[in-house]
Amino acid sequence: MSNEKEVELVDAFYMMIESLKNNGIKNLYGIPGIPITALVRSWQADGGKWFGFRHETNAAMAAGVSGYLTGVPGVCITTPAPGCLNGLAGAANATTNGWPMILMSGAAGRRNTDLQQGAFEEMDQLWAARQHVKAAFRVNNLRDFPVAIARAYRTAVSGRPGAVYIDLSHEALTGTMPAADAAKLMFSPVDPTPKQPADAAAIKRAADLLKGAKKPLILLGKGAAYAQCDADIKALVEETGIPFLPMSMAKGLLSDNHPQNAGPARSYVLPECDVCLILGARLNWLLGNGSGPTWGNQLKKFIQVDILPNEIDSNVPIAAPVVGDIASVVGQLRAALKGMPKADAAWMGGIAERVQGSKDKLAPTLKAQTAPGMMNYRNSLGAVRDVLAKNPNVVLVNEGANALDNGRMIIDQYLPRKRVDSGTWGIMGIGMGGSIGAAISTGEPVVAIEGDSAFGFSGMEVETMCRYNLPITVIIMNNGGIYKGNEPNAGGYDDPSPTAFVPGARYDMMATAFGGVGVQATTPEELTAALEASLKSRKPTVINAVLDPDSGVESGRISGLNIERKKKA
Ligand code: FYN
Ligand code: ADP
Ligand code: MG
Repeated sequence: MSNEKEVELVDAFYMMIESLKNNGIKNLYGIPGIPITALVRSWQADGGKWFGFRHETNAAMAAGVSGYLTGVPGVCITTPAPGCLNGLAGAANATTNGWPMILMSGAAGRRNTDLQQGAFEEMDQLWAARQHVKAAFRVNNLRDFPVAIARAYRTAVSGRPGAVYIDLSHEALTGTMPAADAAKLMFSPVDPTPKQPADAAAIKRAADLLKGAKKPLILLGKGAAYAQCDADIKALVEETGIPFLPMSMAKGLLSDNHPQNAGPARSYVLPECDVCLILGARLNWLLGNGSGPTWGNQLKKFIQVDILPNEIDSNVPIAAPVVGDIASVVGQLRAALKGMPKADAAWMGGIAERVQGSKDKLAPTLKAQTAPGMMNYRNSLGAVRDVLAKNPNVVLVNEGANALDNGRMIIDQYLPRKRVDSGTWGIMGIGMGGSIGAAISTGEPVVAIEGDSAFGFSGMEVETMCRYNLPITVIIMNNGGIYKGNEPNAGGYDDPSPTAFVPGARYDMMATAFGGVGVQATTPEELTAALEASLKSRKPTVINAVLDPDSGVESGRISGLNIERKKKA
């Protein structure tokens, strides 16, 4: 018989849930299963929002995209081993893009795992995760949840944002501890995203270079969009009168209609500029790695603003590095550039002429008439463009090859952080996870423009969209294949070619299968009507836009990256 007073205990689920709440986390994305099913039930019972997916990669994509759009890391939770590996694909994509998120996976017990004794879903997950994320931690004791989650949050959002992995060991998930001790461990982190203004000498060096420029250019990347200092960036652009070129996800940071937008003159301004101020973009493959024909085969005088010091000089020498957070630095630059004369009229005039030329060339193709079921990328997206122009609050998600390239060129953006796409890696598979993450985290309607191939990587999440009744319209650019749908088998026999799908597929029926709205659109007029109705109803909708199987080019605008077969001797 014991005369000890009964001590109130808390369990690991309590420790984790309280820690997430103390960090302001409201949504969890993932898939339940051993050993986390009761954990996510407890989260929901405790008032947390749970969003259950059909594949962990899509849940992790949702977490990453919500992190990008809001600055609050999305949190994804998975089962062990394959669940963790699937989640890591999304975490790796978030890290590569600089988006904050946290991935947590349940794990088998340490004893069995470390001795490789064959536990259920045994895998050394921490080891696997480490190279794909900004940081990877393991919780082995429930008392460590407050520190682990605060640390993961701070790591995800400070400096260059990225994904953080937390391994939830069996030992951590199975413990209990006295409630009174637990209360003493709980805390909310102070200032997890500290301002990091740049050094005054770096600002002066950059300002002097810009003042001396004859053909200056401001290159805006998704880091600038992420920084959420939209008004200050607009003021910097307008006060200096310098033309700006948005990277794809920076479209809309300033409206695509802005008179200083050099987007439609991309291949003119990059080689022609003399000084280029880079705000939150990397000189990676998307920018010819800073040299070569993209830049007129000259070394430009680059001013690079980035929060990560070792991004500077990563590809070519940077004349004026400015290390700091964009929100602080843009304010510092505006002060240093006060009174600077506006950019040269001849430079601006030359750009305006090219912009108009590109627009005039594109315009008639957007209105071309085609027979029913034979739309092409131009006239179908021309119809979408006109509807979206009237709905600038829509978040656009865009992936594919031709669907991506044409979507980026044709669909104008008017507001910041309204475009999510294949991003730094050029991936397929962000579509439905990204759309769901965007709809949940922003509360805005989402339109996904998907190549029929790209859609396949996450298409099962149409059920998730329908289950949560999310205002998402998916437009499948259906030409029946990867790049094109009419390629014959190169061997001359009847099997489909490597790039072909079932001809005439009815992707719209995937929505009706789950209680959503499915529409087949064979003409631009039908596409317009279907999209308008969907935006009005806010019902989950899949529109099967039927394209000519011959519409499209291999690898879109990056076909130069393909390797051709060497000729036989
Ligand atoms: C742009 N352009 C326009 C407009 N906007 N013309 C008319 N009107 C408007 N509004 C012009 C622009 O000047 C370019 O023409 C052309 O359209 C394309 O513009 P974009 O997209 O900005 O430029 P470009 O050269 O394609 O950009 C390079 C890139 C981009 C690498 C940054 O291709 C990209 O982001 N690619 C991602 C590809 C990817 O991830 N694919 C997934 C894998 S596909 P010119 O100035 O005449 O050149 C696997 O197979
Ligand atoms: P894009 O694909 O649009 O060219 P990238 O993802 O390549 O953009 O580059 C974004 C850059 O922005 C990264 O180098 C990242 O370190 C940087 N960055 C992200 N957030 C901030 C911020 N708040 N302040 C400064 N730099 C930032
Ligand atoms: Mg296709």
